[in-house]
Amino acid sequence: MSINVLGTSIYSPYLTYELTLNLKKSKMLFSVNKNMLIVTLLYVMLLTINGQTTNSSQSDGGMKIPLYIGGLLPFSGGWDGSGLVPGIDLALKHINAREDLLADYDLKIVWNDTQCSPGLSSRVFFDQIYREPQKIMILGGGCSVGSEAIAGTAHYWNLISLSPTSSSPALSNRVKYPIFYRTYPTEQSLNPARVAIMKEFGWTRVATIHENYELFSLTVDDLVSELKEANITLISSESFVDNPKNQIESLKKQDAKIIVALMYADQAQRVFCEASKLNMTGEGYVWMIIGWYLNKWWEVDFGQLDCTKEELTEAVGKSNYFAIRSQGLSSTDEVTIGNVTAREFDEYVKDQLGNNPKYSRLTFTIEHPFGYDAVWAIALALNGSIDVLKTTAFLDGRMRRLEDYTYDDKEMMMVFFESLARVSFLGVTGPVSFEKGDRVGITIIRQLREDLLEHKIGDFNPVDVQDPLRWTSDIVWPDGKVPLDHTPEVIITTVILHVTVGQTIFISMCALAGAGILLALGFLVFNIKFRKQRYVKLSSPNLNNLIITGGMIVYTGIFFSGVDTKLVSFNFKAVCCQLNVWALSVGFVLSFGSMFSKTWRVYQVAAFKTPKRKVITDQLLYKMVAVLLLIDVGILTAWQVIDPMKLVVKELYTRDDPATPNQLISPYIELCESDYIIYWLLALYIYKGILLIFGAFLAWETRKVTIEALNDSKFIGISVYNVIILCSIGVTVSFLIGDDPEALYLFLSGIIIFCNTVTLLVIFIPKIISVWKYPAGESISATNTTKRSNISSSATNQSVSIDNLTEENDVLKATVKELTEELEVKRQES
Ligand code: ABU
Repeated sequence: MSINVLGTSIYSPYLTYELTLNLKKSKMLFSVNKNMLIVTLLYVMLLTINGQTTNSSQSDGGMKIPLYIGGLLPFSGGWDGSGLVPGIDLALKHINAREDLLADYDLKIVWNDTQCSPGLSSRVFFDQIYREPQKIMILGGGCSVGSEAIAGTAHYWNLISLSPTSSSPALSNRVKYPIFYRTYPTEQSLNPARVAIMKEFGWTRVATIHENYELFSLTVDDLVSELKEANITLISSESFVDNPKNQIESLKKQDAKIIVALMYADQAQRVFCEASKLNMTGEGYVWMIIGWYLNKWWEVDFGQLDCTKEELTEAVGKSNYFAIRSQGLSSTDEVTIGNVTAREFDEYVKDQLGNNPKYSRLTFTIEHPFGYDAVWAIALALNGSIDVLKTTAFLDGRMRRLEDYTYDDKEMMMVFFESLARVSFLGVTGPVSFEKGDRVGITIIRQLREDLLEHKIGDFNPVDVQDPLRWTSDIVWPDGKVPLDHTPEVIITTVILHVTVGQTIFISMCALAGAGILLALGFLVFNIKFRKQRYVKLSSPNLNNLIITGGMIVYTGIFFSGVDTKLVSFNFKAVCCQLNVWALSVGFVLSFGSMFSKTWRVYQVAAFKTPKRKVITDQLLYKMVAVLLLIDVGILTAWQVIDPMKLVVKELYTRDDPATPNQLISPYIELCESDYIIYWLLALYIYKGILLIFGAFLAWETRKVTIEALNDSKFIGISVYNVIILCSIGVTVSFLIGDDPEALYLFLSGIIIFCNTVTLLVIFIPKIISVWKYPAGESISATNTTKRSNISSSATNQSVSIDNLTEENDVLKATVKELTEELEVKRQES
């Protein structure tokens, strides 16, 4: 096996390690056997430990002369080009193995890390030229910002720089960068693809945001022209240095939905972080970003960021972005200049990055094939210069060889420069030549999917004039629809809604009130039928009739308060407003006034025990009730005359219609109102309050009257208690649910029906039970006898006061008097 030694030196003060690799040539490039690899690695380690650098080695025929290329790539920073190294090493290996190419030379590379920084690129460039060995050409920079710094200076040292990956349109400027070459297409060459995508989806309103570097600003400048030609409106073009917050806010304000974002990966993280805070990374937004970022670029730690790693991953994950870049690896199966196909080369690099410990700290980049081709271009240019150098008449009259090159030798540089211009070969990125200015190749369009991987969905071939844009896979839109380039104009309709009491509720409450009226009628019939029965008679049946009538009137209020203009006319509803107040007020006074007046009679009998007491007849009690009614009617009449109640419409808050998108509901209610309603209500409440207090007083004072038929005190107590508690709750709740007519109606009607019914029941059920038990009325005397004997026995045994007995005596006397009168009447009738 013939042995040819390939030396590749990787050196960087910023990488903290130095590697020198000597690989023996094997006939089959990809069949380096395992043992040999182990021996080689051990050799590498040994040399590394000893800090040795082997710059030249023995060839078959004797010593080869080393030629050094200065390698300046970013191994970190906004774009990491370290993944190019295995391909570059392979290119050197292939070149040095060739006997027809640079036969007397051993091509080597000396590395420095530029960290994608313009300043550091200048610094390491000067390191390269001021340190031994002499460099014959520069391979780099990798980032445009670095290439601009290097190429802008290198020409003063007559040093040609060839960048494998720089895409800034600025680098095409031959005045600023007179001896710069690159194997990479410019970023602006992707603009036709960007515009084609916009046209494809009918987007005519787009915006851009870019980092403030020439690479991006010149690309945007070119894009502006292309957009104009395509009749696409650029609504905003934002640029930033290192904090895109304000620019993202501006895009949001301008309703930008389709956004071309051009920046290095570290700034792309900031852009997506800020955009996510404004909900601009989800549905409805399309981002067209740089396609040459590393895989999972959002996970790279670039330092300070306003989002956590998780937040950024979520923001990017839900974003809808297209990544657009130049095609790197050739898609053909042709054997390239290095006797390897593009696919074989790609597999080799991936394998090396995955399995070769030497490359363990390097990161894969999809652009790695450009490094391989760039080294080949340098080698071919140098090789092509050998013969030219032999035949060129130099000013000093001496001949030149490649190894004679120095930084002062402009003539040699010109030979290399022209030789490079003639280079033309098939590389792993496709045909490579520098004759026609910048390379123009196929553009690859990829889309981020749910699996957080960029999937190729199409390509753009500018050579295919008819149909340059080709979709190779379905595009996945988050909600299945192509996003719009603007927020859709929404026509909002407003529906006026009359909020009223539901029919079911109204009918139910009216039915309950109707049942209450029937119950009251039943009590009325009972009261009339058994008015002569002693128990009923003693309870003042005529006044009981008034109580029942009052109760029935109160029930009618349920209808008046619930009826609305869907059922009756507006005017009738206005009348119902009045009727409701009248019904409740008059019904209450009639009912409770009667109840209290007859209790007042009991109170008179019980409280004033003089023998010559005035007899209180029903007539007198009627008059009392009439007076109470008159006061009530007076207040109501004054209200109606001075400040009549009207039906007014009150508009409520407009709200979204949950059932219909883009529809608002503007609800209104109808209210019974008068200008000074609060004062009128206050007058009625005070009046009724006094009445209730009076009733409560009478109930308390008559609580010891032992004749059940006479004594309604505990029933009055229950009724008063009910009314006070429930009315207080009712008034409070009315304020809270005043704008919900149905709830208010349900609640207030419930309270009224309950109070009214309880009042009727507690007053009449004991009477019915008594009549049912003692139809002839003997119960009174029986009960009283029993009670009296009980009281007597109590008096004996427990010293019950004489007052009690006196009171009972008085009551019984009054009863005797009434019965006597009744007897007299009967006698006269007969
Ligand atoms: N193609 C990756 C590097 C981009 C640039 O800085 O030009």
